Amino acid sequence: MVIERTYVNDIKKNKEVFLQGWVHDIRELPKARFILLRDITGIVQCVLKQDSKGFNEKLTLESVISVKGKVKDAKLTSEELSVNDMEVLVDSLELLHKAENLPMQVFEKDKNIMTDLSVRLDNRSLDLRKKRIQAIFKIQSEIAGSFRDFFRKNNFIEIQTPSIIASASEGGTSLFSVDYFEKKAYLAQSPQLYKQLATISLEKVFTIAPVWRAEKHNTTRHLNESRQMDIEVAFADDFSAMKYLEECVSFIVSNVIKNCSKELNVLNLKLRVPKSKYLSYDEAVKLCKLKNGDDFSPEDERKLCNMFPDTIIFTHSWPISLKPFYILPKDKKLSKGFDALYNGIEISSGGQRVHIPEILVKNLKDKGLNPKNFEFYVNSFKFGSPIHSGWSIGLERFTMSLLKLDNIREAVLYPRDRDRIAP
Ligand code: AMO
Repeated sequence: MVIERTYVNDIKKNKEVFLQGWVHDIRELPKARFILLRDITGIVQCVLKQDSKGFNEKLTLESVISVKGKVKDAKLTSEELSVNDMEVLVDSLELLHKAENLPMQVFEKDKNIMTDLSVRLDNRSLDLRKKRIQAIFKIQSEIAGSFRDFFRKNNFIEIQTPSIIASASEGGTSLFSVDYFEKKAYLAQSPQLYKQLATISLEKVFTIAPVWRAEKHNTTRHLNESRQMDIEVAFADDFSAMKYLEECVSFIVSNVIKNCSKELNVLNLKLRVPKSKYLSYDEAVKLCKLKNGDDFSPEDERKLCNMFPDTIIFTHSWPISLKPFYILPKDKKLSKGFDALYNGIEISSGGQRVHIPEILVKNLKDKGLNPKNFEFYVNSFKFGSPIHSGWSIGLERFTMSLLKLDNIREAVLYPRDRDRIAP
């Protein structure tokens, strides 16, 4: 009879099981071996006696094994185990792939010996075998999935935008250039221009897209390659866009609370669905004791968030001078651009867009950009363009903020920063 694979999470007392996984730890006694077997769902103790088949296998940490055996009652107390009241009495063990000496530890027995982030990133696939790191990426998957579910539920259309572009959207200084046959091209800094062009026909769109920014500074909150969760809606102003952001973030956080309780426990986090607070740029500047025209430093963002805990803070009506050319002016000085802060950090920015070609051309010139390079974009607004608004949440930035990670690199499988393009 073929026994199907059982996951650690699903084992039941007195049942025969066939488990597959990695050797998390080994303890040897003369007449018995205790092996902690780990799969994606958890860790269980497997006991080999001298008469178990495979008792003499030369096992190393992280080797891949399978075991067949019977689940028995146990009274174990290890924090590492996900089942303490059961263990597997092994009939047979098979070594499927033997691991060589590890370049870093996976089971961090001594909590005082932590591996450096750079060593962990050099060996990311090993790092990904740790409960804590798995928890981060399971939650990130829930975040991206919930973002998608929310907008599909609201009848938005998912679009795919180009990654190779001919002109900048977020300012000309932070572009990576690409040799594109006889021409110069760039890697997209944002799906901005294309999501707008889609919106003036499809009305409600969203995308999760990779973006690249050649920013030279190496900080704990910036990456040179990141993923953005963007939306754009026609017949909507800046405040309607903020409302979507508020509802979407609530939906995401509720789903993380509901579907990732195990992972939140591993990360020692208790989450609450955030409230919202709307402040004009003027009000926020005053609260931070800044001058009109100043941008908020990371310290100011933290200060503002500390004033309103568990809250998404929207700062709206920003000065035109601090926002990109595609943001619609509200009057001579102020724009319909906004930012959103959460847990001490900016997670999103957006606004109502310019849908009038003449204003776009003026804005481009005012920002020192050449309207010739944006002709395809400007001209598209000549043929019946509704007002439209949207925003973008950085996926890694949001993960960092929600999980209170101290470095954004913790929220990317393989970070791209000033010093790192491999692995
Ligand atoms: P912005 O440039 O503010 O706006 O980016 C939107 C969000 O993306 C994240 N983000 C980053 N994350 C990691 N590393 C970076 N270097 C980085 N830069 C940005 C942040 C930020 O809030 N087109 C507009 C959005 C719009 O108006 O719709 C834009 O890209 O979370």
